[in-house]
Amino acid sequence: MTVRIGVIGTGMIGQDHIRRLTHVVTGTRVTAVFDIDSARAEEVAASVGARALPSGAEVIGAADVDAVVVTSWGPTHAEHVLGAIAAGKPVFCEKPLATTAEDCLRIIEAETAHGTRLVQVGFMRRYDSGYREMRKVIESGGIGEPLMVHCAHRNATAPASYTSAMAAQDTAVHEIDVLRWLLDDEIRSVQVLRPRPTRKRHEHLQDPQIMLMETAEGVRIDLEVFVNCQYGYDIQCETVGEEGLVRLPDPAAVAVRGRGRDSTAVLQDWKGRFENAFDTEFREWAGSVASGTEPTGPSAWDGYAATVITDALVESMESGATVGIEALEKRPAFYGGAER
Ligand code: NAD
Ligand code: ISE
Repeated sequence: MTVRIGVIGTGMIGQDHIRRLTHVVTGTRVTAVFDIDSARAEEVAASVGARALPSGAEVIGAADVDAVVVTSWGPTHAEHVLGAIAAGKPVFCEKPLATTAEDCLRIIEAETAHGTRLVQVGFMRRYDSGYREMRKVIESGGIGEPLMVHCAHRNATAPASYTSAMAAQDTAVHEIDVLRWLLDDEIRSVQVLRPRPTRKRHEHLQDPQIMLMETAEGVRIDLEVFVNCQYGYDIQCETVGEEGLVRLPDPAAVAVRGRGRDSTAVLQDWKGRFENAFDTEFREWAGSVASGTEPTGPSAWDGYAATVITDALVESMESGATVGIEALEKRPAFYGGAER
């Protein structure tokens, strides 16, 4: 069976996912797209033999759309995800699930009322082979109980439109999701430190930032977010346990010797770094749609948790205070928690 997919948002990552669904994943076909930039939507649709429709609602409602991918601008995600749930169609939504915790809760309510999971959020790091290996080691007790995690998330440069809040909402959000999953633990408090700012930033931006977090089990996490580090895209993660440590591998790169140096290249952006993770994420999601089973990837609850934690990080970045997080204590049974 071919899964027919409607895509809402044909910008940078929308086009990349359309390419993936057309040329990389087997058994999927993009049949309809929408973007408020209609010229872009028409051009992208024509390139894959799909139709450009006049609204997101029409993509969701189309008879030749079995499942929906939302890759539009973050503040529009909630509307399209709620539309897909109302239509009873599986929906893959790029991060963030929604830009406010209230909108995430509306999605959770709608999905719970529907009765089965329809929503998957695009936290692709859970599909990266390095993180998957790390999780296996931790789960199997290979380093004893985890005690501390040291992380860094560095981008070469950030545009003028990138704000200090986006360091949490757009960038650290990936660590927040992957660490909750890696440790199978919940983040209970956060604090943001503001080191000396780099002169390479746009004036309005606090960069770098150090994000300190503590989990319910008492694991201490330190995360450096540095989005103008100049030298490339660099993701580091090391979990230290009672009996050892496990470290995320750097992507494979050939060693070059020449001009008196022994060197390896550093990747320049997230697309190359997580390409395999994106491919696996879509293969597994499309597989669940094709078999009519619930998605197994990040849920609407995970999307809500990420938004609650990034809100707390932004509050702390502005005030300097430690911010406690209580909203996540009662995970509904629908999402694998103890109580409803
Ligand atoms: P982009 O600006 O390139 O594209 C966004 C598109 O959404 C634009 O074409 C815009 O016209 C369209 N749009 C805006 N409002 C719309 C609406 N109401 N309905 C339909 N389309 C609308 O941005 P992008 O980089 O492609 O990011 C899109 C989303 O993907 C964001 O939520 C972003 O956080 C996420 N993203 C995720 C990753 C990742 O690593 N998983 C990486 C980059 C972006
Ligand atoms: C971007 O939106 C992403 O999701 C990337 O993975 C991240 O590294 C970058 O900082 C974000 O701006």
